[in-house]
Amino acid sequence: MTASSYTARRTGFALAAVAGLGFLAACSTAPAPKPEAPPAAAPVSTAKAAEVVLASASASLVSGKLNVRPGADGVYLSGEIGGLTPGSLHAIHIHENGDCSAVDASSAGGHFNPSDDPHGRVGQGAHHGGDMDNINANGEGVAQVNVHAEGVTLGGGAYNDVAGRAVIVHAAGDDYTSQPSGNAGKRVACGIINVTE
Ligand SMILES: [Cu+2]
Ligand SMILES: [Zn+2]
Repeated sequence: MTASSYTARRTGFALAAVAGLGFLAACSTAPAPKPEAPPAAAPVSTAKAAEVVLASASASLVSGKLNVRPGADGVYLSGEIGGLTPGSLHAIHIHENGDCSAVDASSAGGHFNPSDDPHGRVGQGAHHGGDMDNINANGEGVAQVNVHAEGVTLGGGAYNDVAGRAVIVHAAGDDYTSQPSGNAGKRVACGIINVTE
Protein backbone atom coordinates (compact mmCIF):
# COMPACT_ATOMS: atom_id res chain seq x y z
CA MET A 1 0.00 0.00 0.00
CA THR A 2 1.35 3.48 -0.81
CA ALA A 3 1.47 6.19 1.81
CA SER A 4 -1.29 8.18 0.10
CA SER A 5 -3.71 5.25 -0.15
CA TYR A 6 -3.04 4.47 3.51
CA THR A 7 -3.95 8.07 4.41
CA ALA A 8 -7.09 7.84 2.28
CA ARG A 9 -8.13 4.68 4.10
CA ARG A 10 -7.43 6.28 7.46
CA THR A 11 -9.49 9.33 6.48
CA GLY A 12 -12.31 7.14 5.23
CA PHE A 13 -12.34 5.22 8.48
CA ALA A 14 -12.35 8.41 10.53
CA LEU A 15 -15.29 9.78 8.52
CA ALA A 16 -17.21 6.55 9.02
CA ALA A 17 -16.52 6.74 12.76
CA VAL A 18 -17.78 10.34 12.91
CA ALA A 19 -20.89 9.36 10.94
CA GLY A 20 -21.42 6.52 13.39
CA LEU A 21 -21.17 8.89 16.35
CA GLY A 22 -23.67 11.20 14.67
CA PHE A 23 -26.03 8.27 14.31
CA LEU A 24 -25.71 7.38 17.98
CA ALA A 25 -26.31 11.00 19.01
CA ALA A 26 -29.44 11.11 16.84
CA CYS A 27 -30.67 7.95 18.54
CA SER A 28 -30.12 9.29 22.04
CA THR A 29 -32.14 12.44 21.34
CA ALA A 30 -34.94 10.66 19.46
CA PRO A 31 -38.40 11.09 21.04
CA ALA A 32 -39.40 8.49 23.61
CA PRO A 33 -41.44 5.64 22.17
CA LYS A 34 -45.18 6.11 22.18
CA PRO A 35 -46.99 4.99 25.29
CA GLU A 36 -48.61 1.61 24.97
CA ALA A 37 -52.28 1.24 24.11
CA PRO A 38 -54.58 2.29 26.93
CA PRO A 39 -55.53 -0.54 29.28
CA ALA A 40 -59.14 -1.76 29.24
CA ALA A 41 -59.98 -0.25 32.63
CA ALA A 42 -59.71 3.53 32.68
CA PRO A 43 -56.92 4.72 35.00
CA VAL A 44 -58.00 6.75 37.99
CA SER A 45 -56.60 9.90 39.56
CA THR A 46 -54.79 9.22 42.81
CA ALA A 47 -54.17 12.88 43.68
CA LYS A 48 -56.86 15.20 45.04
CA ALA A 49 -55.36 18.52 44.03
CA ALA A 50 -52.46 20.25 42.34
CA GLU A 51 -51.43 23.81 41.71
CA VAL A 52 -49.76 25.60 38.85
CA VAL A 53 -47.76 28.77 39.30
CA LEU A 54 -47.57 30.38 35.87
CA ALA A 55 -44.50 32.50 35.17
CA SER A 56 -43.96 34.69 32.15
CA ALA A 57 -42.35 33.36 28.99
CA SER A 58 -41.29 35.01 25.71
CA ALA A 59 -40.72 38.31 27.58
CA SER A 60 -44.43 38.71 28.39
CA LEU A 61 -45.91 40.20 31.58
CA VAL A 62 -48.26 37.24 32.04
CA SER A 63 -48.42 35.35 35.33
CA GLY A 64 -50.99 33.58 37.44
CA LYS A 65 -51.96 30.72 39.67
CA LEU A 66 -54.31 27.83 39.00
CA ASN A 67 -55.78 25.02 41.06
CA VAL A 68 -56.17 21.62 39.44
CA ARG A 69 -58.69 19.01 40.58
CA PRO A 70 -59.65 15.67 39.11
CA GLY A 71 -63.29 15.19 38.07
CA ALA A 72 -65.55 12.62 36.48
CA ASP A 73 -64.12 12.95 32.99
CA GLY A 74 -60.74 14.61 33.35
CA VAL A 75 -59.17 17.45 35.28
CA TYR A 76 -60.49 20.95 36.03
CA LEU A 77 -58.32 24.06 36.19
CA SER A 78 -59.47 27.22 37.89
CA GLY A 79 -57.83 30.43 39.02
CA GLU A 80 -56.67 33.77 37.72
CA ILE A 81 -54.14 34.87 35.13
CA GLY A 82 -53.02 38.49 34.79
CA GLY A 83 -50.81 40.64 32.63
CA LEU A 84 -52.74 39.79 29.46
CA THR A 85 -53.75 42.29 26.79
CA PRO A 86 -57.12 43.77 27.89
CA GLY A 87 -60.04 42.14 26.12
CA SER A 88 -57.91 39.49 24.44
CA LEU A 89 -58.44 35.77 23.82
CA HIS A 90 -55.78 33.20 24.74
CA ALA A 91 -55.21 29.51 24.27
CA ILE A 92 -54.35 27.44 27.34
CA HIS A 93 -53.15 23.85 27.09
CA ILE A 94 -51.44 21.10 29.02
CA HIS A 95 -48.11 20.41 27.33
CA GLU A 96 -46.15 17.20 27.45
CA ASN A 97 -42.99 18.13 29.37
CA GLY A 98 -42.87 19.67 32.83
CA ASP A 99 -40.05 21.95 31.74
CA CYS A 100 -40.51 25.72 31.56
CA SER A 101 -36.78 26.48 31.41
CA ALA A 102 -36.59 27.83 27.85
CA VAL A 103 -37.24 31.58 27.58
CA ASP A 104 -39.94 30.87 24.99
CA ALA A 105 -41.16 27.80 26.96
CA SER A 106 -40.43 25.59 23.95
CA SER A 107 -38.93 23.13 26.47
CA ALA A 108 -42.48 22.14 27.46
CA GLY A 109 -42.84 20.35 24.12
CA GLY A 110 -46.09 19.83 22.27
CA HIS A 111 -49.62 19.32 23.55
CA PHE A 112 -50.00 16.38 25.92
CA ASN A 113 -51.48 13.73 23.66
CA PRO A 114 -51.83 10.38 25.44
CA SER A 115 -54.51 9.14 23.04
CA ASP A 116 -52.50 9.91 19.88
CA ASP A 117 -55.30 12.05 18.43
CA PRO A 118 -55.18 15.19 16.28
CA HIS A 119 -55.48 18.64 17.87
CA GLY A 120 -59.07 19.69 18.44
CA ARG A 121 -61.57 21.01 20.94
CA VAL A 122 -62.40 19.45 24.26
CA GLY A 123 -65.91 17.97 24.25
CA GLN A 124 -66.09 17.92 20.46
CA GLY A 125 -64.72 14.76 18.91
CA ALA A 126 -61.08 13.73 18.71
CA HIS A 127 -58.60 16.04 20.43
CA HIS A 128 -55.44 16.03 22.52
CA GLY A 129 -55.76 15.23 26.21
CA GLY A 130 -54.14 18.62 26.88
CA ASP A 131 -56.58 20.64 24.77
CA MET A 132 -58.75 23.10 26.71
CA ASP A 133 -61.02 26.01 25.83
CA ASN A 134 -59.67 29.52 25.31
CA ILE A 135 -59.66 32.02 28.13
CA ASN A 136 -60.75 35.68 27.93
CA ALA A 137 -58.98 38.62 29.50
CA ASN A 138 -61.18 41.38 30.91
CA GLY A 139 -60.59 45.12 30.54
CA GLU A 140 -57.79 44.92 33.11
CA GLY A 141 -56.02 42.09 31.31
CA VAL A 142 -57.12 39.50 33.89
CA ALA A 143 -58.70 36.20 32.94
CA GLN A 144 -60.82 34.16 35.35
CA VAL A 145 -59.96 30.62 34.37
CA ASN A 146 -62.40 27.75 34.52
CA VAL A 147 -61.36 25.13 31.99
CA HIS A 148 -61.36 21.38 31.68
CA ALA A 149 -59.14 18.77 30.03
CA GLU A 150 -60.82 15.52 29.09
CA GLY A 151 -59.55 11.95 29.24
CA VAL A 152 -56.67 12.71 31.60
CA THR A 153 -55.96 11.94 35.25
CA LEU A 154 -54.14 13.66 38.13
CA GLY A 155 -51.56 11.48 39.87
CA GLY A 156 -51.07 7.74 39.67
CA GLY A 157 -48.57 7.70 36.84
CA ALA A 158 -50.88 6.23 34.19
CA TYR A 159 -50.24 6.99 30.54
CA ASN A 160 -52.71 9.90 30.75
CA ASP A 161 -51.48 11.44 34.04
CA VAL A 162 -51.00 15.22 33.85
CA ALA A 163 -49.08 15.54 37.14
CA GLY A 164 -45.66 17.07 36.55
CA ARG A 165 -46.55 18.30 33.06
CA ALA A 166 -46.76 21.95 32.01
CA VAL A 167 -49.61 24.39 31.50
CA ILE A 168 -48.96 26.93 28.77
CA VAL A 169 -50.79 30.18 28.00
CA HIS A 170 -50.44 31.46 24.44
CA ALA A 171 -50.40 34.93 22.90
CA ALA A 172 -53.44 34.21 20.71
CA GLY A 173 -56.58 32.11 20.83
CA ASP A 174 -56.77 28.48 19.73
CA ASP A 175 -58.74 27.99 16.51
CA TYR A 176 -59.38 24.37 17.62
CA THR A 177 -58.59 23.20 14.08
CA SER A 178 -55.04 23.98 12.90
CA GLN A 179 -52.51 21.19 13.42
CA PRO A 180 -50.69 20.48 15.58
CA SER A 181 -51.59 23.17 18.12
CA GLY A 182 -54.42 25.48 17.03
CA ASN A 183 -52.27 28.31 15.63
CA ALA A 184 -52.18 29.95 19.04
CA GLY A 185 -48.91 31.86 18.69
CA LYS A 186 -46.13 32.38 21.19
CA ARG A 187 -46.04 30.85 24.63
CA VAL A 188 -46.50 33.75 27.06
CA ALA A 189 -46.65 31.85 30.37
CA CYS A 190 -45.64 28.44 31.64
CA GLY A 191 -46.09 26.56 34.91
CA ILE A 192 -45.80 22.98 36.14
CA ILE A 193 -48.67 20.94 37.56
CA ASN A 194 -47.47 20.22 41.10
CA VAL A 195 -49.52 17.79 43.16
CA THR A 196 -50.30 19.25 46.59
CA GLU A 197 -52.75 16.73 48.01
CU1 LIG B 1 -50.22 25.25 24.12
ZN1 LIG C 1 -53.82 20.18 21.02
